[in-house]
Amino acid sequence: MNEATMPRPGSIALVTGASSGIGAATAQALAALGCRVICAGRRADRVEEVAAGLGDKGLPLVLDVTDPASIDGALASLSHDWREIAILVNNAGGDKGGRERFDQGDIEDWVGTIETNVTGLIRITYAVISGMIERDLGHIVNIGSVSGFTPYAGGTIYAGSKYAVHGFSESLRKDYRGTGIRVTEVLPGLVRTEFAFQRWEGDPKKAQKFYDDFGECLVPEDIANTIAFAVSQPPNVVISQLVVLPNAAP
Ligand code: NDP
Ligand code: 8X3
Repeated sequence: MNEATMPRPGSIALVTGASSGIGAATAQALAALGCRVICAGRRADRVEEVAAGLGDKGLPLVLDVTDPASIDGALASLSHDWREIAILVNNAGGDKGGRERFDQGDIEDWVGTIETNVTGLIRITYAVISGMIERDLGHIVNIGSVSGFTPYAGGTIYAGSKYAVHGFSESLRKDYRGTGIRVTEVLPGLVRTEFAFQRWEGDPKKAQKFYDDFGECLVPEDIANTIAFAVSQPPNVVISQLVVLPNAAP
């Protein structure tokens, strides 16, 4: 395995969902390791702000993981010196309209969650992995969830999406085992981010209560540190899965 799979000054990372929460913290953590980080998301102002915070190590990239044309256009817009992506963090995700009994949710929300959390993740991976194969060099980090192995009422679609991420990640790791491409899945428990505010868009009090009722949650930096740890392992090691929980989690 190629030594260069570990982040080095100037290694290029692409973080999806870098405009908020875990993704924004991960962009910072990877930049602290010396990476140049492409910060991707739909909200231009937010990805620009996060990328600007990284100085010349940050590059904003507006893209929607559910839109193939947006992915292709955004990746094609990268200048030559930003194209050789060594680390891909598939973090973009959500649960709009979630935590509802299956028949009581909106079918468009359900489909949107699958298109974002599963299809979008697969599309980005497919678009980026060909360059990794050519260079025999790459690390793909997929953000799963404890919901990817613990189903719950109201979680048909979100938990289903993270089960898919779980199966995809471990199978992908096996597809490329022994090559220069490593695959890691990070499975967080509850992290205090904008996630619940997106889920209950229009009802911020409900989102706030969700986090407050849980008690001490993880913070985005906890997951970012975990990702930095996983991508910093020597070439003979692959961290296949890491479950990260708040200390007080049941
Ligand atoms: P946030 O809501 O804070 O961040 C979600 C990010 O995903 C945003 O940057 C958003 O950017 C981006 N995103 C959503 N849809 C799209 C899209 N179609 N195209 C591009 N980007 C998109 O939540 P978190 O930081 O908490 O979530 C990050 C990941 O962590 C998700 O995959 C989530 O499932 C997972 N996770 C979260 C947990 C938690 O408790 N918070 C626990 C376990 C896993 P924009 O709107 O600008 O496009
Ligand atoms: C889990 C997110 O808010 O459903 O990935 O606990 S939440």
